[in-house]
Amino acid sequence: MFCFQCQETAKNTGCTIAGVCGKKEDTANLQDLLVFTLKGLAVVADEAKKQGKLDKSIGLFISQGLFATITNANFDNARFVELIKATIAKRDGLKAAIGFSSDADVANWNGAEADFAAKAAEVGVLSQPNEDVRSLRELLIYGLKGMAAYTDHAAMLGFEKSEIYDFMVDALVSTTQDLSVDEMVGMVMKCGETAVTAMALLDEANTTTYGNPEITKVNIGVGKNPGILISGHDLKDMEELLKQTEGTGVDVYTHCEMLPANYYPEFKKYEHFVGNYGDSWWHQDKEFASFNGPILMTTNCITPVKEAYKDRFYTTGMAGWPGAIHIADRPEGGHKDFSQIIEKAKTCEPPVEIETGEIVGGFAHAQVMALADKVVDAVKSGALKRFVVMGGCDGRQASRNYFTDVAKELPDDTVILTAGCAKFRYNKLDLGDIGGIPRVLDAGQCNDSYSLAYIALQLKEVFGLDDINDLPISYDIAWYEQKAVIVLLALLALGVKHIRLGPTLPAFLSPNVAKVLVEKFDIKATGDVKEDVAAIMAGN
Ligand code: FS2
Ligand code: SF4
Repeated sequence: MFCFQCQETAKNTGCTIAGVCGKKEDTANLQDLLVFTLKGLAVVADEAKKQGKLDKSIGLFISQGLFATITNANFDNARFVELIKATIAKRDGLKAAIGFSSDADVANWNGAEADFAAKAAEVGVLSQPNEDVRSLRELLIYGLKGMAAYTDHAAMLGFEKSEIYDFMVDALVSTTQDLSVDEMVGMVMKCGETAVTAMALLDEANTTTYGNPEITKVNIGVGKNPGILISGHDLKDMEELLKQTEGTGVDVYTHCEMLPANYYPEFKKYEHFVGNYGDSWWHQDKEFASFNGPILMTTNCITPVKEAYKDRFYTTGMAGWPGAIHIADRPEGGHKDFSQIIEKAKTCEPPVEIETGEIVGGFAHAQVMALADKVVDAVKSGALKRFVVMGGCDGRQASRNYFTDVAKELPDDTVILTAGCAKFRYNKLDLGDIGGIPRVLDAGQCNDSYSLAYIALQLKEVFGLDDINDLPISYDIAWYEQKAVIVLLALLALGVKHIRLGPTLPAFLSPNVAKVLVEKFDIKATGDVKEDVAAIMAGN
């Protein structure tokens, strides 16, 4: 196996024996083969597109296949075998339907399950010998994986756009072609542009369906009833779980990236929605044990499931864990059936309280713009000198204390804008407020980084600036998996420069590709806390 798609990759070069994330070699190989077959499907889909015969179901299928290969989403080999077979069947079905033939292996390969591992070894990341081509192709694929996750969430709420699916097809096809470096860089940039469209679509889907997030105090203690803990990013699952648990005597709590569900008006109305339990994803081994009730993972991030809770660990959507009960997709026009989780919860003890109090969030774009006058006055009076965007991911490495230390070190006249699970590094610190504006404004999940970009663009207008980089905003981004890659590409597409990225730069950037990003966008690695804060305050 060779995988270097996430920030925790072994020695910051690549996982070769087993994943630091817990992914085993056979799973990694199946994921590589799935990506290869999805490229083949894209080659045929591209021709169907030219003939005006491509329907959205293929785009959604490609999105879901890519989504399944995101870090910490799915560890279940059986699921990947099923997805590979389904991809080949779709590819060949579409070929027959449009009368397409090709000599390319990617468009024709078929094999028995016993051949999968051998084929995977031929088509993995290292099959491309040129490190710059490999780097640019993988950067594009990882961006696509992130985009695919957001596209799937929007589709679950009935929001789809052909232009996003069309780009995914074009991008996958491009990785099978011999393109110049400039053409490959162009495709990566287009990926960022399309990401803005995909994130805007998900924002529209979420806010149209569940209302605009609003300032909310979220309880982090526990109630007296048994509970179900829901994690991941899928809000449709959240809605259906809340509906189905109403009146059953079972409470609902969020974990990690589901915390922002607490901010939506449509979810706040449920009295049995108690609050959030615990911290970011990598604390789950202890927190899932002490929660006592069933856990529903709607997406990543899953860590290897422990004995203490494996009999109450459930997955749904593109998430998976071998041996865990997987809740089936909703039938057309229907809903998922969470009844077995609810019945299980009734047999469980209530959660053990691990902390008490409240955290404040709900500062997505509509809420922040509702406070715009206050914000603008604070900037004009000098009470608020700088915004620091610190969104992204959390992770296990001790070096991520950097982000806690930066939050503590930033002067009192700064406001942190955050989104994603990175916030758990500082959202329970008491950093105070500036004239009633909290110093940590949490917009929501990692996909709600769209809100942070939207706020920046609105502020640019309010202050009459020509360039987004002239705003008093700095970017100090924590990354871990591929959704952070697509958020980064979206920010670059919006013209944001001087981003700090940490705790390490991606291993999949070859020295030459990293050089291009540094020269074009002044991307830099996070460094010493005090020096970085001083540079941020100086606008560098
Ligand atoms: Fe966090 Fe994991 Fe959101 Fe990532 S829970 S690192 O999936 O997408 O952020
Ligand atoms: Fe390693 Fe990350 Fe790949 Fe897991 S996802 S195998 S930790 S690089």
